[in-house]
Amino acid sequence: MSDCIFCRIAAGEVPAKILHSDEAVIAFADVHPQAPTHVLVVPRAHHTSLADVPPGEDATLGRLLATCRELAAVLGLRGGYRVVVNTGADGGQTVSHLHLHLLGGRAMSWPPG
Ligand code: DGP
Repeated sequence: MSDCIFCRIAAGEVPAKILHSDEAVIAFADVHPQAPTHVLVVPRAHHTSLADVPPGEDATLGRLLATCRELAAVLGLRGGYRVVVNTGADGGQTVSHLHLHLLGGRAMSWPPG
């Protein structure tokens, strides 16, 4: 989608600090980091949110989580990390393209705001 910022980053049209790229998934540094490590893990295919991924594409969800696991290891998040999927208005989602936040490098609190 030409008006989607994450589609444009995936297409190389908008610059970002890319940390992972394959045929299905791209990962890049969040422009407003909330932790020392804050990476967005994004499918190249445009899905508005987690709620809009059809069951036939559930394998993509596995790829996204596996990418978080691999990036956490590469980035040395040995103390742990958090993966967040804000979904819809109540979930606090602001960019309407499915993405996972990989956060680490500091202790996280609970519950989230
Ligand atoms: P969410 O609120 O879950 O939809 O998170 C969207 C995140 O996307 C937010 O943490 C900021 C980040 N973001 C928004 N626009 C850009 C951008 O143009 N580049 C990068 N790298 N991150 C962006």
